[in-house]
Formats: sequence, C-alpha cells, structure tokens
Amino acid sequence: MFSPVVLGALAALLPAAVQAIPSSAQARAADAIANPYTGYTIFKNPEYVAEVQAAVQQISDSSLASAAAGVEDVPVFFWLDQVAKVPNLTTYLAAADAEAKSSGSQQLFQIVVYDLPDRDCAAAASNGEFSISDNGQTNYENYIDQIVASIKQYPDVRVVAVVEPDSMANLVTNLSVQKCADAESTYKTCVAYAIEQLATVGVYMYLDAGHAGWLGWPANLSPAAELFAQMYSTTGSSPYFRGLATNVANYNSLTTDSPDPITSGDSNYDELLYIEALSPLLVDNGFPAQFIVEQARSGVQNIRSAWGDWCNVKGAGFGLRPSTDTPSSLIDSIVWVKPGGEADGTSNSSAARYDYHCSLSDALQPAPEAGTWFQTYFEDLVSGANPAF
Ligand code: RCB
Repeated sequence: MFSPVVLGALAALLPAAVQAIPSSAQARAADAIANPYTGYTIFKNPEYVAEVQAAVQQISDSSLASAAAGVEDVPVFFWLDQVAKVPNLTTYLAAADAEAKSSGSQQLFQIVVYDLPDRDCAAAASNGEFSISDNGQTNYENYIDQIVASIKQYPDVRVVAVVEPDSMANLVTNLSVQKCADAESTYKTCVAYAIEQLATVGVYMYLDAGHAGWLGWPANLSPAAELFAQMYSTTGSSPYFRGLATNVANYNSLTTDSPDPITSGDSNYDELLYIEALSPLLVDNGFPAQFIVEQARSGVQNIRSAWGDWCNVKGAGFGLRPSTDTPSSLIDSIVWVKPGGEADGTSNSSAARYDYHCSLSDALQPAPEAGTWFQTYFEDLVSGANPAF
C-alpha cells in the first residue's frame, strides 16, 4: 500500500478531472482509471434469481430444468425502469454490502438507468412512466436524486450503470420521428444530469451506444462519436463516465467468422468490429471510451429476417457468459444486461404499448408486455444456449 505522502504525490500527477472527484468518491479515485470489474465479485440481481427459480419450477423436462437452473448463477443487470423500484435498489445494495462483509470479497452491483421522459421515442413497446409535457424533466431529476441517495448509503459497494438504452442512438438516427425530435434537448439534459450526479457517488457508467446494426453503419459512426464525445465533455470528462455499452437487449455476436446475411452491406457486422471502428473516432473527439458488450441473447445467429428486428426474436439462445476475458483491451467486460426471459414487448395489437416489431414473422408469439416474464421464450433461450448450460 502507498503512504498518504506517496498518494498525495501521485494525485498531483493525475489529470484535473480525477482530482476533482467529490469527497464521497475520493477513496476510490485512484481506481477510477482502471477496469471497474477487476477485483470485484458481481452481486446477483435478486429479482432475476427469483424469476429464474420460479421458471425452473414450471419446467417438467428434467434435463431442461437442470440446464435452466444454471442461468441463476449468471449476473444480470437490475433495470431501474420506474422510480418505484429505487427502494429495491437500496435493499439489494444492503444485501451486497452484507455479503462483502461476511465473505471478505468486494461486491459490485449492476444497474440500468432507464426512465427518461418520452422514453423509447422511435418505438412503442417500452414507453415509460414520464412524459416531457407533464413535468418529465423534474420527475427524472427526482428519480436520479433518489438513486444517488440510495447508493450514497453503501460506499463500499461498487456500482456499474448502463445509462439510458436507446436514447443517444435514437438522437443519431431517428430525429425524423417527431417524438424523438421533440425529446432531443430533454434527453441530452437529463442524461447529462444522470452522469454528473451518479459520478458524485462513484458510479462507473457506460452510456448506451446501440449496436453494430444501428450506429455501426458507416454513415452513423461519425455523428454517433460526436454526440458521445459531446456528452463526455459537457459532463466534465469524469473518469467515472468510463465509456459505452453496446448490443443492450440485442442479439449480435461479439465476433464471427461468418457474418449473418442480414448484416450485408455493413462492414461492421459484429460488435467487436463496431467497437474498433467507433473507438478511434471517439478518441479523435476527446473521449477515450472503454466498452462493455451485452451477450445475454447472442448465442444463436442467422435468426432474424432484418437487422432492425429486435422484439422477442425466435430461435435466440443465451450467449457468452459475463467475463473480463475479452477479445480486445477496449472491452472491459462481456455482460448480460437484458434479463433473458423477460419480454421485449407484447404482440397484442390492441395494447397501448403495442409495437409492430413484436408481430413480425421472426418474433415469438403470443408475447406478453415488455418486462414481464415470457416462459416459453426463456425455455427457448435455455435450449439454444451457446455455450450450453
Ligand atoms: C431499436 O430499434 C435499427 O437500426 C440503418 O440504416 C441503414 N445500407 C428499438 O427502437 C436498429 O437495428 C439505420 O440508420 C443505412 O447501406 C428499441 O425499442 C434497431 O435495433 C439504423 O437506425 C444504410 O444498406 C430496442 O430496444 C433499432 C437501423 C444501409 C432496440 O432497437 C432501430 O434502428 C438500421 O438501418 C442500410 C434494441 O436494439 C431504431 O430505429 C437497421 O438495419 C440501413
């Protein structure tokens, strides 16, 4: 261990942004330039564990049931998709803190910050609880403040967050959709608020960056890099804003030798190629981003009719397990963000949040509301798991 004097001398060498870390996070400041996953055990999201346990009980085939039970051991992010879930976060952080104290191994908890007003502006299935026209920005700031207050109570539990899936990607490609154009400035203000506030309690953040088949198209790369770098600089270039998350809730492979036919025309046909293409553009714009990559449902490829299909895709299987053993130094970890088995959206065309993608021929039907348990889909993910459970 370094003495305080040596630490002080080291601190003088750190960039101003690192030195500017607020007091509650100071103890961990020296770690902020390293992979946040290194040296930590991921505390499993108790809600997903409970969902999987209940699902296993419903499976009569004993070999499928025992394979399904293996899913319980995989750490999956906790989605804070409503402000009412923040008290659960506090409960889980308390449990993680207790686990760290009893086991002696440092614990890390993974969350998704996902409650922007007019959320999911180009689709319907995941519309959220806040709207811009009805106090949305204030409600969102209150939501963030509650998360910050919760995390502040457990300074020894490290928190990693995926920030606002789809939000920035929609601002890159969907400003022709009125709801997205109307939300542009609010999204930026709210996401900046989230990043600045979560940095004060030492949360390591990865802003969502869509996937290879969205922002990885060559024409989308530069505008995406500029937007991400703008978010980085306007929020103070904090070391806690570690980088970007890709493939969240999507199905792309991390690497492949045989590109899926739907990727035809995009030289960035897998997530690693997308990251390697985006990274230098980010660096040119002043954002030395690191990445995490979702692989929860990427075990089976060549199952989609079009790359833009994202809802309950039939034939999907659980994919690579979370690991810091990754194919690139740009990638901090392979992660499971989407709780596989929870639906992406309902196929009921009369539901308020119906999105036509959920009735396409490559979508499993009938499907329940987004976020609710979809037992047959879960069982298919287990059957198709690659690697197998
Ligand atoms: C979201 O949907 C799709 O990407 C690109 O244009 C092309 N070419 C849902 O809304 C994503 O794949 C578009 O620029 C350009 O040369 C969320 O609810 C799809 O994933 C690009 O914008 C050139 O041949 C859901 O949570 C995304 C488009 C050429 C999320 O997905 C959708 O955009 C892409 O085509 C061809 C989960 O990931 C949003 O509009 C489609 O291939 C295409």
